[in-house]
Amino acid sequence: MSQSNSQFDENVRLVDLPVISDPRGDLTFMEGGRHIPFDIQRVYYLYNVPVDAERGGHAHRELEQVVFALSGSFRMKIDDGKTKRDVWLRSPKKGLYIRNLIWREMDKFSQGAVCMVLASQPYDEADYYRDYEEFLAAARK
Ligand code: T46
Repeated sequence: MSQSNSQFDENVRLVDLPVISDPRGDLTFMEGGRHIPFDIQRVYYLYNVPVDAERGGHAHRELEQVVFALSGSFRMKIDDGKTKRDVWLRSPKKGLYIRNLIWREMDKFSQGAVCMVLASQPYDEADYYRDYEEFLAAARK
C-alpha cells in the first residue's frame, strides 16, 4: 500500500513540525509533550547507511518513536498486524510517529541519508519483538 492512499491512524501518523524561515535558512524545532506525543528519553540516528541496506525488522512491546529523514530519504514499511503500508520519509520537518506493536522495516536509503529517531524510553533489548510470528500473535490479541 502506498503513502498516498493510506489511511493513517492513531498508531501511525505523520507529525508536522514548525519551520522558521529567513534569509539565513530554515530552523525547525520540536518539544517533547508538545510536538512529539511523549517525553523524549532517547535520541539516536542512522548515517553512513549503504543504499542497499535493510534495517529494522522488528516491533516494540512498549516503545513509541518518531522517525525523521534529516537529510535524504528512505522508505519505512509499516505493519500493524492487519494492514501494511509504505511511507517515504524525505523531509526534516515531517516525522513518522510509530506507536508500540507496529512492525517496521526500512530500506531504499538515498546516498548520504540521515535518519533521526526520538524515542519514549531508553534502549532495552527486552522491549523488541524480533520474531514476526511472535509480533503477530501479540498484535492480534
Ligand atoms: C527502530 C529503527 C528505526 C543500542 O545499543 N542503543 C540504541 O538506542 C539502539 C537504537 C540500538 N542499539 C544497538 C542494538 C544493536 O546491537 O545497536 C545495534 C543496532 O540496532 P538495530 O539492529 O536494532 O538497528 P535498526 O536500525 O535495525 O533499528 C533501530 C532501532 O533499534 C529500532 O527501534 O525502530 O532503528
